[in-house]
Amino acid sequence: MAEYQNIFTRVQVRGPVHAGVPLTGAGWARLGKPNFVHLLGIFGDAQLGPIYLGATGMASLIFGFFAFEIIGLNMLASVNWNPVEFVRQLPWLALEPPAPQYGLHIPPMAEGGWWLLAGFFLTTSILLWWLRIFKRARALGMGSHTAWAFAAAIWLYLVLGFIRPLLMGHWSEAVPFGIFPHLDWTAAFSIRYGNLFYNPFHMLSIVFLYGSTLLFAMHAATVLATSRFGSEREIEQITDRGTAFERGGLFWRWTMGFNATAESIHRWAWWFAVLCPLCGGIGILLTGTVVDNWYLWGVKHGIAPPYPAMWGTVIDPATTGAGQ
Ligand code: 07D
Ligand code: 07D
Repeated sequence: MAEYQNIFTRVQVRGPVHAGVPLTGAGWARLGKPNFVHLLGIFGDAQLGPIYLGATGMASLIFGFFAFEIIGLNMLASVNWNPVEFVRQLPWLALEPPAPQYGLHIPPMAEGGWWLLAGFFLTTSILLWWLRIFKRARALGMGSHTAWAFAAAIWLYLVLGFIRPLLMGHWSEAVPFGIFPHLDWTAAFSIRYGNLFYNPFHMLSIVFLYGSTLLFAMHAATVLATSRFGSEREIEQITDRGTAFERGGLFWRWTMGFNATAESIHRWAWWFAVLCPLCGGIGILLTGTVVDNWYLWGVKHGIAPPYPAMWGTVIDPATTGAGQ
């Protein structure tokens, strides 16, 4: 079946236009007249709209727009309001957090005040989007699994830009807004704290990151490989014998002795995805607060080799006051 051999599908999912189940409780109306788009049907369901924006969705978009505007206008100001340079240099432009001397105080707008304001708007926007997801799931009688999975990512985001800077007493510890500048921050953070590779929670986070891609590949491949037997109708197949899903399970039992079930594979996937930023957030929270140098921590705990004795005792450069 050629249509299952690339990431697209030739099957157009096109029922009669369907607005969804009736809305219960007082809320907003769904917006947009639904119609069919052939191109969308190649990637997923061909029906576009309607969308439920609601009060939280609307507020989230407005706060997100403010954050985006503040970041964009500050970047534009940094190239003297020159639109050509803005486009040319965009990936390198940044809105940086305040300098260390401001601690947790409110700095002048041009020296980190805009960063603080943009961060506040972005965080509000993200939290409102979380609420929207939670409320939409509840309105549909679903579990809140998507909301809690998103919360795991928000946890890492809050640790990076809010909780850890609070504990360290400096907004300057937080991440700048910017495409390459946030990578420079990531690299500098690792070096400043003695190589993040020796942070066991960075290790765990990587386990779940790599594990997620492996599980995703195994699950997706199994479902696609059995779709000719109807595996995409997995709900009907969870308990039935002789189905595509049972074949998928048998395939894994015969290849590796153990198989997940149609239900449990999604629990595996959910936990791997969630544990990646969850462990990551713990790792970042411990850095600079509990552990100042992960390499030296690794030496102490026998996971990193010490430098040869010819260099004398290795001390953490951060404790010498050098570069202050
Ligand atoms: C594919 C879903 C769609 C999402 C996309 C991202 C923006 C930013 C910029 C307003 C998988 C939308 C991007 C809204 C617009 C401005 C200034 C998700 C998909 C397409 N990073 N990071 C990227 C963010 C951190 C790191 C890319 C955000 C930490 C490394 C993109 C956050 C550290 C690399 C981006 C965040 C870190 C990236 C692609 C928040 C440690 C890359 C992301 C809110 C975790 C890669 C140039 C992607 C790259 C990359 C966004 C945080 C490390 C710009 C929004 C501080 C090493 N990051 N990142 O596809 O190409 O995610 O960078 O915390 O190599 Mg990052
Ligand atoms: C960023 C969660 C927040 C995102 C949210 C989304 C919007 C966009 C708009 C849709 C990603 C908000 C969305 C605003 C809306 C539109 C259009 C999740 C985020 C809420 N590392 N490293 C990790 C590896 C090194 C460093 C995690 C590998 C070096 C730092 C991950 C390697 C140094 C941090 C990981 C490697 C270093 C990390 C991130 C290899 C740099 C972190 C997990 C092979 C020289 C972060 C504990 C994640 C962390 C992190 C992988 C190397 C630094 C597993 C594979 C040694 C500072 N690294 N890393 O889910 O948690 O991110 O660390 O070398 O902070 Mg690392």
